[in-house]
Amino acid sequence: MATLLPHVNSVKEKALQTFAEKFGEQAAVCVYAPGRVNLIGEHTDYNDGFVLPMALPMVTVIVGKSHNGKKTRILSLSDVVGNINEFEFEAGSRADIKPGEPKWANYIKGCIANFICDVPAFNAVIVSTVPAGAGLSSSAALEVATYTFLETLSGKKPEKPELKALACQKAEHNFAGVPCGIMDQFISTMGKEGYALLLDCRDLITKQIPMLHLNNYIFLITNSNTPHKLSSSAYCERRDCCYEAAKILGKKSLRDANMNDILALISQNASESIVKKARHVITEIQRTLNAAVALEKNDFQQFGRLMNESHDSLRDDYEVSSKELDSLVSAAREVDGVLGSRLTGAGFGGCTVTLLRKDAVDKTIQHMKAKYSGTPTFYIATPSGGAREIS
Ligand code: NG1
Ligand code: MG
Repeated sequence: MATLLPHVNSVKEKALQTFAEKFGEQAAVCVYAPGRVNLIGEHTDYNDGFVLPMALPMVTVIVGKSHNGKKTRILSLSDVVGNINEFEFEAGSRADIKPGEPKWANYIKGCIANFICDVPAFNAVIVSTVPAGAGLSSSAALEVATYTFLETLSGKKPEKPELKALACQKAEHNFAGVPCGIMDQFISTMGKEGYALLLDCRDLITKQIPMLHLNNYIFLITNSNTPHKLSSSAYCERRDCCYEAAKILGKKSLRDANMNDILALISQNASESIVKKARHVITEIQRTLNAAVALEKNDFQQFGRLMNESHDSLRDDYEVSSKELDSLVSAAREVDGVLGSRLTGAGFGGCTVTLLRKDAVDKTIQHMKAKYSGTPTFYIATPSGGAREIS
């Protein structure tokens, strides 16, 4: 059976109750932001390419209230925060905020520092159902939830939602130290119930792709429960390889490259690794565009094939899969009714996403469990809405 996710209202209730117990009053502001699953378009966002994620029913909820004191105090009930689940710091000018310990607080501090105005001191409680380190974007959910909280608290919003996503990405770069692309913060901000989001990461143009006609099909997320470590050098190494490839080709980014440029790289004696990384990005950008067209036409067979090709390219060319992810993907593909399966997120661990017939879900889960050496967790991915205030 797939794990049932608690409804956002029950997550909210837990946060409100904890807030009342901890701070001795009722919270006045209540917001959430979702995690996401990327259906296709992996390691393309920082190459100015296309991505096709959808927002998940997994959410990060923040409740709180401003006060006249000097200190902002935050309590997180997330199980990843470790021993220090509370922290406080001097509210004041946002220019004075610096990253530090505990690490999880840096996402919040980064959003406050990159907000459009200074905010008063506040108390807050955070509760999340987005698993951390799973490639489902728990970090963006925390950033976008924080930013949404600050918007509600201050009554001020940036002119366009794009600016909100960009401010959250900046928080991740400068406060969490992860040079991520723009995909996660965008989908957590702009997700729409019943739709996936095709995002052009070069000019930030978006197109909502309806997923209302999935009918007999469904996306299944499988958590390998082998966490990925992103700030680890692997992500940055891949990124540098791509920038190097673009530089050799004299292009602004690999978005501007095509398959002929692979030959150009070879003839200019680029290393095998650079050639392979570039090949993944170039083919993945095209696959993502093709997948969006397939989804619009309800051609799920084609969508599934592209998912398979994406995984194989991530495994063989981009070299970001792991034996756990490969084994989950192979097991899924063995089941009749599965159209496609791939790793999702940065790789090196985390989750896979599988497109399959609804009536094949139980037997697919059974088969994957039987074939996998670890203990996987399964979630049904329904396309959900982006961040918002909850009354
Ligand atoms: P995950 O693994 O879901 O955190 C990371 C990046 C994305 C994107 C994907 C690969 C972060 C926070 N996010 O996602 O921007 O580059 O890898 O497609 O690092
Ligand atoms: Mg992350």
